[in-house]
Amino acid sequence: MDKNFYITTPIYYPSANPHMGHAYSSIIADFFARFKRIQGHNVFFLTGTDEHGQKIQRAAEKRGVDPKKFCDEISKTFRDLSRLLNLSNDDFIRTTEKRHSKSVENLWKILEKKGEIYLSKYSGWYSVSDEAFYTEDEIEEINSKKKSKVSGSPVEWIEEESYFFKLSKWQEPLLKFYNENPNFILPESRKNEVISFVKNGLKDLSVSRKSFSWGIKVPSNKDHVIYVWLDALTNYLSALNYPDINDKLYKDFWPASVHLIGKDILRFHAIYWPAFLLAANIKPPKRVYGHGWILSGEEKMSKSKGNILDPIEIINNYGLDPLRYYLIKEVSFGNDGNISKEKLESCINSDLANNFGNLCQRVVAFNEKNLNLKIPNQYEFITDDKKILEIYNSNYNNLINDIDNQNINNYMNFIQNQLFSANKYFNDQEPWNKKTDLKRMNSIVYVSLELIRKISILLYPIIPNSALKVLKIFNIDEKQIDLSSIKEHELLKKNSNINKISILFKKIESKND
Ligand code: ME8
Repeated sequence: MDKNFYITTPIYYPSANPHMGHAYSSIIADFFARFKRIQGHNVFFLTGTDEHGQKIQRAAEKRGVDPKKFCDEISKTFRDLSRLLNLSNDDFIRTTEKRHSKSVENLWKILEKKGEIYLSKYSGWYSVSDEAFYTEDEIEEINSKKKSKVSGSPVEWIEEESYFFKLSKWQEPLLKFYNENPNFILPESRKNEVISFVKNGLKDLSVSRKSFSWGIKVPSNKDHVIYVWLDALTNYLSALNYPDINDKLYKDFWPASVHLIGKDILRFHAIYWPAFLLAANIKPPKRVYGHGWILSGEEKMSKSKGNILDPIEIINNYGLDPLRYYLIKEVSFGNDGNISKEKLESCINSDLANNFGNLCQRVVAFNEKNLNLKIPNQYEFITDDKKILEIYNSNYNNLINDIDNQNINNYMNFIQNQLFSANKYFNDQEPWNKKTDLKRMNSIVYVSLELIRKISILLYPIIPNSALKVLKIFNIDEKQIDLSSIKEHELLKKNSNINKISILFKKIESKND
């Protein structure tokens, strides 16, 4: 089994401050990174900012500042957000860094040397907002404004000398690659979209621009800057110290395990990126997962639409873990999802405060009163006990499989069911009525504590801070978390001390009460 796991988020445009969509991708990527770490994998988790191109140049001009200074400022807000979201990223890459331009220039030189790039002239539509070229069929006119049918962004006509990448040549090899690697693009529906797009025919791709200067220069012709997507995609290699292919990071982590992206940038990751890499004789990533959009009403939440929920405000008002839990649970992974403060509040009350928080408080409080904050000494499992404990063991491989296929929804359902079952177990077994049968009372408490331990381990990738607080009951710290220990039923040492915990999640009072 490959023990190395490399996961990336998109590198975000610092053209404006981060919003909930960015937070969403980053939180999901962090979830996978943390899960694989506690599964015992060697993980590299990368995020960062995409700082070149016309979009950034224009945004900087609008503010009247130098683009590098502009990027420094906004990139910092993305870095700060990473901390605020408690991301466990191993690196944060900026495309204005030297290590990155070196890597892009090298890739360019290889492509040029291999005859994959030629000089010609581009005339066609360009969307600065998407930094994408569109064909005539992909354009529509709305209120006498030309827009991309694909993204809805405005397009403009450009005519300039440009280098082209021979994308058309890679149509058949790409189709062969998709066929041989059926899980390269997930979810399945997006894969079909990509395959039919490629089957419709690929045109050579313009990979340089001449009419502005904010970017990495073409090494052999300084009049041109390298197309920002060729520049940006290469970040995934730069962070591993490419072009030094003997570097440990590169050797351990390339090809990437998963590029986690939003469906808006699938074409770049699932078509252009593997084509560039195949042409340069570099292995493509193992998987590109295109998740859905966070919607506001019926529309994509986005900077340009101005319909954003601010993650910082939500975190300040409700806390980070509630937001992380809510986003992961509420948006059916792979699909679009609507989020709202009302639904966030009800999720905090039901799942976090009532189910998880309450379970932990009740069991520990009962233990304190009756067992003096000690793990029971004498216990014996009856069928009910074994049944509920066994669920973790018997579902272990399925859970791993779910995560390896980015099937977060199954994972979340499992957790919700187990939270419900654990609460029900404690209620139904009525340890408070077993004061004359201390062994039974002890057994119920032991099982309940084991359930709390197991559930907290499963919750750790989702709500790391809260799960760690709970695991502190058992003096388990972050480094000691081992996913496979959920298969064990008697990990808690008899007679050892446990710690009390403070309230985990405050219930939100409804404004209508
Ligand atoms: O596209 N719902 O950067 P970007 C869910 N720099 N996710 C969303 C979202 C929403 N409403 N809005 C944004 C770029 N995202 C390029 C990427 S990678 C080599 C270069 C997330 O700042 C989602 O992951 O526009 C989407 O793909 C990404 O942010 C786009 O961020």
